[in-house]
Amino acid sequence: MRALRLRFRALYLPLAALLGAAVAVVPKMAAGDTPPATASFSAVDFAWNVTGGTATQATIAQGGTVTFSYPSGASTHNADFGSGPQPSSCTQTGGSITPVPPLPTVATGPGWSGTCTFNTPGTYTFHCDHHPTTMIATIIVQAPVTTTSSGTTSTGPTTGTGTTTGTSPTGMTPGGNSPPPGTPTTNPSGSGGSPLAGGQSKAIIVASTEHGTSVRGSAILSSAGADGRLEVDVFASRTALAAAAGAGSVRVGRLVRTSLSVGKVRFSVPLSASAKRALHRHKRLALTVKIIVVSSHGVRVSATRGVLLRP
Ligand SMILES: [Cu+2]
Repeated sequence: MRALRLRFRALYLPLAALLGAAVAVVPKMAAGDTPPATASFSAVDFAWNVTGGTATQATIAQGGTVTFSYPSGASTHNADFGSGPQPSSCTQTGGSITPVPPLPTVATGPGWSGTCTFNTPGTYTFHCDHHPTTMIATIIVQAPVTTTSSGTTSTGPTTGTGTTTGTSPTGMTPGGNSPPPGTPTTNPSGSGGSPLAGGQSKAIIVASTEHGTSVRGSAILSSAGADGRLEVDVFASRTALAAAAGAGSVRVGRLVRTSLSVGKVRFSVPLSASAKRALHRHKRLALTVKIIVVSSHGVRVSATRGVLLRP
């Protein structure tokens, strides 16, 4: 069984890796280009933007840092990485210091700032706890692009010798470090294929109108998604629920499945009692569905869909 799975991986990984790149919309980067080591996001009322613009995605190099802040406004915001991949570490540098992440611990009024470090390549999605459906942004952490298949890391044209000094000269001759024939080349992101079979627009299916008191859909998993995790969160606005006063939205359903198998995974998320009451009262309920699929290697793909539910 294990041998079979390995063979599957070997067959499909290159394809999955390609598709993964399409899903994550990784900016095209030629070999040798290195993304910046830092990025900065600012909370505005009501979005998470790359500071100085309206972009909601930034790419940094592995080991880089991202600064988060809420300089001014009239609401409360924070940066929460939810159940997905977490930064390696975070430090709050402004405002009244709280345990982080989330940064700050809870959505907080203007004046706070902080920094997180990302040592693991991948796609990191974060949101504001107060505005989980509108304030969502993404950080892509890229591994260095290396061009060698041997144990010696050389990122550019290097002469066979002299890349390191003071070490034994054995094995430094070109080819001397080559792995034995047949040894698979280990790419740092080689296990980083998308857990979805194809782009999320096709691999994640949620009808825009549904009937009943559950939100249903499906996700088609690639071989990289085997043993992965699926999370579906359903949100409704406070207004639609006629719940306690206040802006933002409330989670009205949640489903988590682990140990996924390759192929189509169906899900059905029942609504909370308050959402069911609102649905029956208004004969309709507008919902936001956030679907997150994480491979066993930590590669995460998320999608947000709107669903109009009728009883
Ligand atoms: Cu917010």
